[in-house]
Amino acid sequence: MSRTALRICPLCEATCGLTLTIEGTRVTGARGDRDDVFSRGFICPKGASFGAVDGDPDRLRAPLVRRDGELREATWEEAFDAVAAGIRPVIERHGPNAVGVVLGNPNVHTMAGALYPPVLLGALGTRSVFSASTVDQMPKHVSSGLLYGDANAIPVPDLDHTDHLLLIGANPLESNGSLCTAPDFPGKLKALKARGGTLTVVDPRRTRTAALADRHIAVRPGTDALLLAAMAHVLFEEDLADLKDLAPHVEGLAELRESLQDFTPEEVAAACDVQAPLIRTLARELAAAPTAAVYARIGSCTVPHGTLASWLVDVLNILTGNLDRPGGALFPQSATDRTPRPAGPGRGFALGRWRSRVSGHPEAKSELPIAALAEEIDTATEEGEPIRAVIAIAANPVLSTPDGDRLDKALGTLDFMVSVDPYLNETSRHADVVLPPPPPAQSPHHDFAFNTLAVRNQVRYTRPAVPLEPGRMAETEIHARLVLAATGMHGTDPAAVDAMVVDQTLGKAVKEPHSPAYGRDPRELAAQLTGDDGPERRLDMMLRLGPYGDGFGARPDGLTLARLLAHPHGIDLGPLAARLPQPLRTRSGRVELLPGPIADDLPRLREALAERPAGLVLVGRRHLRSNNSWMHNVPALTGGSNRCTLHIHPEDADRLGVRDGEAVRVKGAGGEVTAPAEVTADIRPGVVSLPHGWGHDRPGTRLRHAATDPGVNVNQLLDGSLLDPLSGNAVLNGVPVELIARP
Ligand SMILES: Nc1nc2c(c(=O)[nH]1)N[C@H]1C(S)=C(S)[C@@H](COP(=O)(O)OP(=O)(O)OC[C@H]3O[C@@H](n4cnc5c(=O)[nH]c(N)nc54)[C@H](O)[C@@H]3O)O[C@H]1N2
Ligand SMILES: Nc1nc2c(c(=O)[nH]1)N[C@H]1C(S)=C(S)[C@@H](COP(=O)(O)OP(=O)(O)OC[C@H]3O[C@@H](n4cnc5c(=O)[nH]c(N)nc54)[C@H](O)[C@@H]3O)O[C@H]1N2
Ligand code: SF4
Ligand SMILES: [Mo]
Repeated sequence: MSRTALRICPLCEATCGLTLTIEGTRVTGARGDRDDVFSRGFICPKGASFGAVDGDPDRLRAPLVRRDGELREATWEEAFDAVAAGIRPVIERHGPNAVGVVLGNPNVHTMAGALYPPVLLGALGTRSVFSASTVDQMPKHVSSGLLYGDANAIPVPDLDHTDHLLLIGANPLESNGSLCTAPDFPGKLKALKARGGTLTVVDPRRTRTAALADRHIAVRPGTDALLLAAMAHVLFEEDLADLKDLAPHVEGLAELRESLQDFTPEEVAAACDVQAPLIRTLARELAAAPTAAVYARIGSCTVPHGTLASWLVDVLNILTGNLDRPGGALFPQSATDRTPRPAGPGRGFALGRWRSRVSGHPEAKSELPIAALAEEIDTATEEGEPIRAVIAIAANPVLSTPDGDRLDKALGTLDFMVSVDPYLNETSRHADVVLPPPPPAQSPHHDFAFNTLAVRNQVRYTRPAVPLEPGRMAETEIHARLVLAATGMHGTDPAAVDAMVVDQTLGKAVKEPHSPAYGRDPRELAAQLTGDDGPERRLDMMLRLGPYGDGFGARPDGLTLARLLAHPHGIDLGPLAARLPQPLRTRSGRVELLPGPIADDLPRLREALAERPAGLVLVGRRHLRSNNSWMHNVPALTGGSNRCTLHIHPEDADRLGVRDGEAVRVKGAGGEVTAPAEVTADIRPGVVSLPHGWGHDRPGTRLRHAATDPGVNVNQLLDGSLLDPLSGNAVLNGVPVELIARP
């Protein structure tokens, strides 16, 4: 007997609604949920393989605890005993900074990852916090923090309504979109063209997205900030800047104009390898379009001027009056956002409130650069203690961050390490305790993060599609117990963690005049919360206090968990709408166009005007049937074109004697790898490309399928020394490499 159940797909940022077919407790099929209010039936090959991802036989079923040097299956009680016994002494002897917390990407794809890490970090009080954000979007957070006073206020292109999309360093036909949650991104690009709109793609590779574009600009890697600065320059020079309704909310226009004086199209053309007249055309088209949005992702962030490029994206949207208007780039309003405060000056955004111990990197958003994790473990200084214990949650930095070999060694020297991870992989193999979460079908789902980045306001929640298998523990409970074990409260009922958060949140809300809970009794409000467990009660609380919430009765037709449960395909909350000035939290209460740290970084960009790469540079790429480091163990998602090959242009291949299919050695500052060459005209000359997340050949892992075709770790080519200085983001794209064809 089979049945169906709904489940929001957690495998990428598009958050498609799936209808799973379930036999017994096994997921045997997945199709798009046509009634999903947001995704309307869209599904991609990864979602269609949900059953295979969920049922991977290599997923750990029980906790592992290291005894006599070997990881062995243990009970949950033994595992949490070991966590408490491993972490507490480190904190007591060496202080909280000796515990490093490493948060990986899947935390934004689980409810547990949204609800508990903030509690863990608050309770530990460590400054040794690292996440995938600093190999990803930290530049965008920093630019938003500086422009708007809120690092999480990230404008999203209005894909469904724009007339003109300038898409930079993103390949949504493979990635399905990022910092822009849009099920069927490819369909939305086609619809844009069908309604007469234009798509311009800036990418050193001729990607599938670029192939769809009206215009593809094969920019030289790492030079987008120059290109965008020149476009902004043209808007000023040709009197095309028109802020429209934004004008009263923006300050610093004259200073911005002044600061971009040097960046003429003619000056940047050689560095970008884009002709000056074309740069002028791009600027004019952007200004002339009825509505337009500039949108940029990984290729613009993981580069030396990532923060400047991210800032310039918003600058262009602002100068053309396209920020915060339909068809442009808008701030979503999610159902679990905090109760909107009245507009007005805020506390602003501070950078560099402390620095990393070894290299003195400034913190950004309370995080240190993950590229500096290894040195924070393996290097002693007089400033303080190195990291001696690591809590890694959904993170595989040995593959996903620069110089995996050094980090691999460093992790091996720790006093204690715990991984919350379903796999025994390149990183978790170093753990003393591995706490495996259940597969996604056994977990509830709500997109706390991605709903704040979605192209349409909507809210959905799915309960576990399959009950927890015997011996399994919900990931939310794993996180709650981890908080307790790490903070000296081992043995306490994990429900206490949720109860504490509820108390604190409601206790604050009743004191905020703008809250619907203002002046009420927090215990009375807590008693109204519904839900089967702590995480559900917390979701209920957030919904009820949120912008669409029932305000605990203040708005009887508003959102509650009960109401959401009554709408299993989700609730549509309407298209993105103008919100300024409400989201602004700058000290001025306005958009601060030329923030100090940005102005101070512009001289470095000016220096880049003269830079020309001497040899080949490396960029990354993604494949639709892959996802970072953890999906190579699913046979249905590997093979075919999803391989770890080096893309190289025919001219470069000829010159260097590289032949298609033959192994080629690639050398970088951090090491050397050997991969088969794939000669293709879909990459510009002077640039080669390797995908990331491969290199599954380390001993002590349990990824049996991945090990049959391990690929190589592209991040071994990096030594971790190249960072965007403002955000601490690692430079992963546009890095110099040398090729040696096999003799
Ligand atoms: N060269 C290069 N390097 C890159 C990038 C690039 O473009 N080029 N991209 C960077 C980017 S954007 C990112 S986000 C990072 C990602 O890097 P990481 O954050 O390290 O991410 P992943 O490989 O996605 O997965 C990390 C771990 O999460 C585990 N996991 C999977 N599902 C779950 C779950 O439900 N719960 C828990 N607890 N764990 C789970 C996996 O087994 C894996 O060990 O890589 C970065 N590295
Ligand atoms: N299938 C699949 N989907 C994914 C992931 C995955 O691994 N696989 N990862 C998920 C994650 S964690 C993220 S963060 C998102 C990322 O989502 P995207 O940003 O769309 O990611 P990519 O497909 O890597 O596209 C980045 C593009 O930037 C180009 N590029 C490189 N350097 C430069 C440069 O200097 N300038 C310009 N203009 N372009 C450059 C590359 O050639 C590449 O085509 O994808 C998410 N979705
Ligand atoms: S596009 Fe992303 S969310 Fe949608 S089915 Fe594919 S992997 Fe899942
Ligand atoms: Mo990412």
